[in-house]
Amino acid sequence: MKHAFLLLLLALLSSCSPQSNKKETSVPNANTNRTTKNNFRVKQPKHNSVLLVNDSLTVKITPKSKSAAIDSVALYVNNRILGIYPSNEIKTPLKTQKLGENILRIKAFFSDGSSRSRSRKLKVFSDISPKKLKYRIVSKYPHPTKRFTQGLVYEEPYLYEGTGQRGESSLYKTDFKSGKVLNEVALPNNRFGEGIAVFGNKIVELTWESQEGYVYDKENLDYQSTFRYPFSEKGWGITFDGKDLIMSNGSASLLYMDTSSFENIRSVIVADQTELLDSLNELEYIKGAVFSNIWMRNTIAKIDPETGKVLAYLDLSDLASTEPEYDPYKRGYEYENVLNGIAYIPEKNHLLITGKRWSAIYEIEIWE
Ligand SMILES: [Ca+2]
Repeated sequence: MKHAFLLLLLALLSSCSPQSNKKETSVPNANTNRTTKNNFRVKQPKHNSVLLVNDSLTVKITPKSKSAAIDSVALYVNNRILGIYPSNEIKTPLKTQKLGENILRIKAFFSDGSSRSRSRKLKVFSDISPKKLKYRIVSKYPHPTKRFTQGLVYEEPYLYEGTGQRGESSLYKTDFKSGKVLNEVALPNNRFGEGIAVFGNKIVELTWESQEGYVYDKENLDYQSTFRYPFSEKGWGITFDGKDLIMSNGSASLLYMDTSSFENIRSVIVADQTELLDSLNELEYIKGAVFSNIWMRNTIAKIDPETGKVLAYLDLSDLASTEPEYDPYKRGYEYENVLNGIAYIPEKNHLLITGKRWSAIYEIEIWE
């Protein structure tokens, strides 16, 4: 039995390594015929078990009656081999950094040479306890309440704002202290504007459901081009990390986008210790972190853009409650007028924040 296990180990290790992205290849001489009488029960983990990254994974399986004994077990997470174990009870580091749904496959090898696999979905969350950020209001500037704010970007000395709603969607370049509009470009009436980002000498504005974004010259807002993003049904927020564009689409994913081809390069799923952070909205890249509004919440999440882990929360619900255009209890649309819009002033290390149809833009200082 020990000899058989070693042969199996060699066969598996020669075709798969933990670092490789290769999918599992078949094991020589292993009979994977589904008619085999051999089968097993998974006692642990249960379906949809919750684990934190860097947790240990415990797997306990037992052969069903009339089944041959189990020689060894191979575990795969998202089709990547985790290890091969000469036991029915395994405790091993999970070794996945992917937040959200992960697929565990348990492949049992029986003493007669046959094998059988079973799968379990695992929910993986962050192992970081998010900090609570504190803030103080430094200044307050006028903001027209007709603007359904969807994107906010500061680049000295201008503030750019993108707005939504069909027939009301525009891109503005403003002097935010006075509120004076220096340039404005309206989107077509059937387009619903979303997030904006400055990259190089360009500025981009996304649309909600049209799967297209518009590129303008950031100096004069002259239209340059239209691009499409077929990889995402919707566009919500967007920001620029100095290399790539990063967009949100109402899910818990941050989608990295190439600045030339506008293709999706990679995606990161965002979660804290207890949930996926759905409805990521307006974004701002600030000193290695992505700050994100969360739709229908007056809270901003500070996210590690590499891992997707929520590092901190900034609760601005007190500020939202002072806004006359925001009313969570009305049956009209006022409940929608939530915090949305984050810009960063690097010279002062301050944020500019506002909300949909808010009366003011607030300059705030934040700290841990
Ligand atoms: Ca922003």
